Amino acid sequence: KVSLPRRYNAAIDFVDRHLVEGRADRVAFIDDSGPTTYRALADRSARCAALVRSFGIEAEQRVLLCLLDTADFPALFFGILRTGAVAVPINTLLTIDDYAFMLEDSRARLVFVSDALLPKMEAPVARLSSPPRIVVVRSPLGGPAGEHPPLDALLETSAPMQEVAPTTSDDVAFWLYSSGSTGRPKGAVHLHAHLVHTAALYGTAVLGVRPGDVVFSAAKLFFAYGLGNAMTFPLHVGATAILLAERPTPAVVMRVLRAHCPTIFCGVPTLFAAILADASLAEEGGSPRLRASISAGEALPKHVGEKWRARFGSDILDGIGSTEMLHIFLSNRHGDVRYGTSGKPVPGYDVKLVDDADQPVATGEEGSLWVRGPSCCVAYWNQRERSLSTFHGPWTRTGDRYVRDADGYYTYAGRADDMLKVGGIWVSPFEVESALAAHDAVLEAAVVGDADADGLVKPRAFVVLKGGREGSPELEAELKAFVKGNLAPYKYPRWVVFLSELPKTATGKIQRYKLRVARET
Ligand code: 3SK
Repeated sequence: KVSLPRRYNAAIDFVDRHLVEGRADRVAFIDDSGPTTYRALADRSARCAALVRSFGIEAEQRVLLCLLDTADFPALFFGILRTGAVAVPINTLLTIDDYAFMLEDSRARLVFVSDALLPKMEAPVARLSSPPRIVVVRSPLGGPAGEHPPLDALLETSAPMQEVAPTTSDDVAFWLYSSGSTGRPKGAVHLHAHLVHTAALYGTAVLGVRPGDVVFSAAKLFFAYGLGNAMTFPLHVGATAILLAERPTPAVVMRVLRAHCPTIFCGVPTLFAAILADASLAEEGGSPRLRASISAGEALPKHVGEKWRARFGSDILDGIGSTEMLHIFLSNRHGDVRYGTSGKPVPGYDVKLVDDADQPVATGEEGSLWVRGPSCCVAYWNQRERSLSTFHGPWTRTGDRYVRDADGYYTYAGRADDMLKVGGIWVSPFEVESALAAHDAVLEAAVVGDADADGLVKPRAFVVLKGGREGSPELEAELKAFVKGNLAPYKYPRWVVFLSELPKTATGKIQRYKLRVARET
């Protein structure tokens, strides 16, 4: 654990410290508009702080960030922390209803939103009786600012805030929303100290990010995974991160690897598999300077890691983390990669595997994974019951099932609940089922995870139609499009199976285990 002074503000540690230590002219970020030095980052984030204050935002009040990845993300994030207020970065792929919930739950009085995302934010804001102010942040994807002030114009007249809020390392700094199997997302409440714990324990000590590194994370900054990869880990050591506003398709990622030659690449299994499977990219080299890649979000299939190493000449360090723990706590290491496993505990974190009576299981036996470490969130905001069932003293129940072998490596064995990780992002089967049930043709639906050709989990829906209607390929396509249109698009079922009834217990509970083994019938 890193020892911190009681008086501590993460904005000083991650941004201003570099000016004092002589790194002002180094490049902190390269986004679609070009490089931002550490000096420019410090200046812009101090201006953002003054701007936040000018809106009357006080310490501990929440400020929502619905932002594409540009250098304005870190400037705003650390600007907010500098004032003692709380930054709440949110997933840019969600729906108007999701945003309505987050606006109400966080009670944010100020929202910074990228131009391209403004229409999705304006609608839920308009529903509120006391709507927050909106500031529009320019992005390469573009979009009208409407009647809202643009960030660039406001910053021109905003003098940098010189002072820093007198926060402690235990003050709340930011929240990150995480999805649950049922109910609304949970705001995991994180402290100023948590950022530096993950940067030191995983970013520096395990991943080995160092000053000359150029890091590219396909996972965006609003994810806990991307926030560490592309913001706090490079900033902790004075390195450089590449930020990309657009969607990281395989072709886009290969273009970035070629153009910017990163030394570290951070992806998720679906993306690694898609790059390897894309015949049109088969002749493309990656970055000649790449010395490691990392993967998290879901277990990396063994063959994907092996093929990547054979093609690009360096390993993928697979690991597992969580929004609650902020970053990776179990990981493979440089020179000690065992593909098909999540590696061993990151020093500074303890893990244990327990049975249904919360007693430790023997080596080789499957158990529920619990973790403890210094970056664990303090609670879920406003959700006492869900906090009580997840956090037990210093321990957090991850909901993942694992097996530890005699050599100490941990292998993923599934979930204790029904949640699915799809492309590294949580998907609740219940949410997809409700979306399907809202279609006129659907009587009821059940959704489980199924493996695609690479062994990666995707939602499979089993649907009973109303009034004896017949399933058809056209209806299957219509149902997929319907879910895509009503939920975040990555949640749609990749396969739809039509059944005359769902398997149920005598008490009417869906027997998901029967569906998990079922295929097209
Ligand atoms: O899903 C993961 O494995 C993960 C890793 C790092 C940070 C956050 C998450 C959810």
